[in-house]
Amino acid sequence: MSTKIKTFVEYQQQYELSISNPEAFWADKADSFVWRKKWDKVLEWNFEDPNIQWFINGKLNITENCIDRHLSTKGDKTAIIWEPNNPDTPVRKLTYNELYLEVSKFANVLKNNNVKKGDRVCLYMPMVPELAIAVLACARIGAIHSVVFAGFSSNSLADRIKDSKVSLVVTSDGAYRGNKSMGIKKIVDEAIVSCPTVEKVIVYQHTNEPVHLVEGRDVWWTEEMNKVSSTCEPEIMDSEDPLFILYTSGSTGTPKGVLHTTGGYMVYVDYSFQNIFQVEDNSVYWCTADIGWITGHSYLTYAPLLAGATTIIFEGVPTFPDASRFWQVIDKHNVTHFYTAPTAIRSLMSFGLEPLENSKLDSLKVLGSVGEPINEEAWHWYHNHVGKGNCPIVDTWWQTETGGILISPLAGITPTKPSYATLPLPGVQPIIVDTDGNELLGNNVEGNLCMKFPWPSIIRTTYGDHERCRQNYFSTYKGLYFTGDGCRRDEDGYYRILGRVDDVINVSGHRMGTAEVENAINEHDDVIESAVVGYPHDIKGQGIYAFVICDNTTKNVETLRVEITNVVAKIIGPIAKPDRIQVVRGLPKTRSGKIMRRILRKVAEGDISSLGDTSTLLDPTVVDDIIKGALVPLKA
Ligand code: 7RM
Repeated sequence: MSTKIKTFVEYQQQYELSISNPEAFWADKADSFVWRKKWDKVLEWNFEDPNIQWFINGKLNITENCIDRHLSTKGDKTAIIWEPNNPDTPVRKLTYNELYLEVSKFANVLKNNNVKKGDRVCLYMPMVPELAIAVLACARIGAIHSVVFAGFSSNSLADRIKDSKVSLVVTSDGAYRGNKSMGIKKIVDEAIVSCPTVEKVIVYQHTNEPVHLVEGRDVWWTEEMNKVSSTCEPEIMDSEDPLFILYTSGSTGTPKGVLHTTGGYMVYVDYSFQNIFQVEDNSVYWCTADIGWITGHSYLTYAPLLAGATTIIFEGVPTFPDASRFWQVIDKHNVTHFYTAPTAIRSLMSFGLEPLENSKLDSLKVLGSVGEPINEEAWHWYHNHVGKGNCPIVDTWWQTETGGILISPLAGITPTKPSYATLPLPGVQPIIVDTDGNELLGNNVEGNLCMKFPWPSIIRTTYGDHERCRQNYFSTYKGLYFTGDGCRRDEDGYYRILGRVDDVINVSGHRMGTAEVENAINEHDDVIESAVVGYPHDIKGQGIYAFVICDNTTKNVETLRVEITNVVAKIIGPIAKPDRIQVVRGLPKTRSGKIMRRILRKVAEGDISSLGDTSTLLDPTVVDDIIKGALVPLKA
């Protein structure tokens, strides 16, 4: 396995090396894996098309690297610990040997159900070990997995299934979430009505609630598993064969399917994981993200297994049975590495220190943060009360499109600084540009964050629409990958992510396009038009503020708000419900019809002292009415 950086000086040397000779640098990292055939060339790339290829003509299977190669030394080591929603339900543990058997068997089940290399398989499941097993089984046979977070609505699920022409869906009867249980299979049934490509559905029994199986289409996980053998030779994949698709929101249109490939993704997530988290052989690593998000793909599933570590899959929520759950689980499993989101930390902070009082938390060594900027207050609370002042916090900046963490401290090795993601990993070349694309050199600068050189796990395309990939990430600034984030490089050269500069909002670490939410709101019969912006929210980071124009409706505002909220939950999912809905007479538009979101953002923030010039608006008086009806105390 690749050697870990152990000192700050070594980090600096490795960084220099990775810039002066990227191909030699990454070839060295890739050498530690099992390849069925070595690559001919490390890298070919251009950011114009874009066309990016790593470890060209290398042949491998990522699951052989996640599982098989550990068996001789770590077969009996725990690979996965499953902590159920209800703390009274027994924990499940799978050793690497057991994981090997389960993955091989389910890979054979997929084959028996007609899945072939390159086919798309959609996974719509709660956080049970079978989700990770299904992910790995797809990778074992070269099927492309598309995991859809089980909180998305049937409508969102259908869009994703259709976009990638999925032939098989894996799901469960139901899911538990805190003290609730909900149907999952029925959401799949609703979705599939409009998805003619789906031929098979495999159902894992979890909550035992009654479900309807469609004859000839739907089969039970367990019955299928009883029919197959427990060996499955890994499909030999090209380094650039697709590994998975993961849908993510952007500033325009519907979510796009970010496509990641095999060799580069494997090398980068392993390298970043090992160096950032510094896990050791006896570590117990817990990432609280759902496998439905990129963090759950890269740093709950693939990277910990590549590293031969023990990874926890948690089915529940931070506040069930009460707000001490995370801390209880940390003590219960002696968690050494804990990786969560600022929104969870802020939410738990609001319960005070009492929920922490019965937990020792003395197994902890490293804390991680991901998904959104972590404010200083939350950073210090996390550091002092969870880490007891002894655990470095790795504030890890990355995106679905980057595949792996690009900017982060290395735990215990490089400095930390509250609210800073700090320094780029070796191989990562950030550049800050102004709005015209001029590079801002030196320190103490602020602008838009781009990357000027590819790293092995960079997005390759957006599924079925390469032009959209080019447009979105590679056309704003010529020759650069544009992240969509604003960024400051301080006087010491440390990076601080300032948040999105496009029409993407980040609600509790979940990415959402304002256009996507607007389209959902507009589905309500009485809504004529809407405009959505983000505003600062104490716990969620950003909240969703919707300004809506309604037809001459007789309904009262409260009824409208409830109905609109329900429409959004139905069309996208509960995570996209607006926090505030203001019914307005008009929206601030320019004479060319463009909504001036800047003004709406200011109103939503409660700051009307600097609205800027409103005289160019078609009807400046709408702004006065919006201010009068605003749902927050306004600072003049
Ligand atoms: C991993 C993930 C990506 C967006 C990204 C940022 C924001 C993520 C941090 C962060 C500040 C961080 N993928 N973001 N991590 N902002 N500090 N450490 O979240 O595709 O879902 O979202 O999230 O705006 O562009 S994501």
